[in-house]
Amino acid sequence: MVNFDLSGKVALVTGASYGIGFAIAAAMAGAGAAIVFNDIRQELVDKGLAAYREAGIEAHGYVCNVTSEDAVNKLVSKVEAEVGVIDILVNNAGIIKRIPMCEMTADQFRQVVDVDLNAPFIVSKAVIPSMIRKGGGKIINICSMMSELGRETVSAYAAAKGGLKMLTKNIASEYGQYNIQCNGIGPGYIATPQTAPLREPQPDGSRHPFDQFILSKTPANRWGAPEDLAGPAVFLASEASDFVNGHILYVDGGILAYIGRQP
Ligand code: NAP
Ligand code: GCO
Repeated sequence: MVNFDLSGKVALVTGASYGIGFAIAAAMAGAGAAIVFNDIRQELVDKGLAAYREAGIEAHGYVCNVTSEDAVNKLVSKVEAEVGVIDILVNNAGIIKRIPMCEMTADQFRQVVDVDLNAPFIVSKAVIPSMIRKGGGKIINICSMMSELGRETVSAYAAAKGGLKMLTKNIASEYGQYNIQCNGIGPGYIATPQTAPLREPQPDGSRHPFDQFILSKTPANRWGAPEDLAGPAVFLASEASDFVNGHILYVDGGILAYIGRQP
């Protein structure tokens, strides 16, 4: 019997007050996991707690900036004391800055890499020792189409997400011997606040050019919804994927397979 059950497991999903992280956490809760999430500001944690409660989920919310190693180590200690050892980590928190590379400052580049690449390193490093002591664990890194492809204005994001793909493979390589599986999910274009600027209707009511572009590049002919990531996330968090390691599972409606619809 294939086991997708997460009962008795503690899942930490970073940056999960809303968006993709929220959908993944809600799906894991539906499979039985206890949900822990963090956000940068208390009011967002409170907003997230209310949203989880509305969905019938009693989540545990903490304020933590995942770019701070000290704050992350304190978060993990607090979670272990108050909820339990983290069995499943989803490195979801992320930012993007859409700026032409030659107009981007080094500080702006660093800010993106700090959240999208350095933070998954920091949080993974904080949870792995307890996973080893417990006999295993699951780490899921939220990668991107930009782990494979570039486009104008997203140089820092693509560099970070490309690095996150390789960090995923390296954690799998280094800690697979301790029954830790580290995999990635590569969402396609998903309708969340992060991509809202790319979908804004034009003044004349027509679709945003980028919106039309993505539809032409997606065989499914639609943007993804955060809920499209739920099943893949539960699969990678469960025993059903115990022999899957270092894999990036693209959930993109077929974008990476498709040359694009002829105009
Ligand atoms: P989103 O709507 O912008 O949400 C990102 C979340 O991360 C927010 O809750 C944000 O909190 C949190 N966060 C940002 N910086 C943080 C930090 N330093 N510490 C703690 N939390 C932090 O993004 P999303 O679309 O749900 O994306 C979630 C993940 O999926 C990201 O890694 C993104 O790169 C990736 N992704 C998104 C898409 C897409 O099309 N949407 C596709 C592929 C991959 P605040 O609200 O406080 O900023
Ligand atoms: C962009 C988008 C993408 C998506 C996602 C695609 O500006 O191209 O924000 O980067 O967020 O990462 O997988």
